[in-house]
Amino acid sequence: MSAGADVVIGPLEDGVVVLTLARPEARNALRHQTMIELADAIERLDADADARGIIIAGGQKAFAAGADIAEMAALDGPALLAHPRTLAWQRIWRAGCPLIAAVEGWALGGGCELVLSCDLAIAGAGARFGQPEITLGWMPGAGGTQRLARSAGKALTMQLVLTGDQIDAEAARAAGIVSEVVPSGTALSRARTLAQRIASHPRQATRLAKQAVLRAFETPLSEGLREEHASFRHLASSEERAARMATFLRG
Ligand code: DAK
Repeated sequence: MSAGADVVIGPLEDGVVVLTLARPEARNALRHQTMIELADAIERLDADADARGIIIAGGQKAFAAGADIAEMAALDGPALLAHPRTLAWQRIWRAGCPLIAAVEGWALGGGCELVLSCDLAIAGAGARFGQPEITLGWMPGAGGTQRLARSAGKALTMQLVLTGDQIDAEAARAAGIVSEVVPSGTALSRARTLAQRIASHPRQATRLAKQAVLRAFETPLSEGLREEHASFRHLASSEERAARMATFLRG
């Protein structure tokens, strides 16, 4: 296990690595260093053929309470344009490896956007989600208006973004922010089970399937269907598919 100052990188086990945000005293507020460590770790694991699933977890009180407000207060618009933390978000979004969020406690602002940046998310029953940036005279800037609207729909997204209010884990599940709510304290264990299941499947198929689903949020249906079929045909010629089907047929 290796430890950065803000992100603890767990061992690779059954194809899965857990990245734990480890600044509980600041409710895992995402400072520049946190974002850069997170992006560095994800980029490195994404290039590792043995890493098939990356879990992002926080602590019991907070997954992440958003960007570090003290650091943010010092950054104006021009400073944010090509800031390493702006680039860190883009680096995380480029990952081909499935990202799974295990959420306990608060996932606010950038913390909620980090959950939305993951491919699936599991919440402990006590988790709380919100985009409180408006209360600071700001607004979501890491996909909170776009990804949230695509999963939760316009009405709830407007309510969260314009009021800054929070919702609980069950409401987050109903809104499609998380796929499952589990008893408090067990989100990581459930995320690990799902990640190991994902990791047991062939890497290329997993990555192409993830990419295809994400394209649904960016393309017209006809284009998405065309791309899906291209990946589907590509996998039809893969050795991994041939081997898996042969194994199945042998019984
Ligand atoms: N930033 C800095 N410090 C924070 C923090 C934050 N977001 N959240 C908590 N802390 C610190 C508190 O200041 C306190 O520090 P000490 O006083 O002990 O030194 C410590 O963590 C414990 O906090 P509390 O005493 O408040 O703890 P509670 O358990 O009572 O409350 C809370 C927890 C999470 C409900 C509360 O701390 C809270 O409301 N925090 C602020 C949440 C918030 O407004 N978040 C939105 C931040 S703005 C970007 C993309 C996205 C963003 C930025 C850039 N780019 C693409 C570049 C995102 C922006 C945001 O997220």
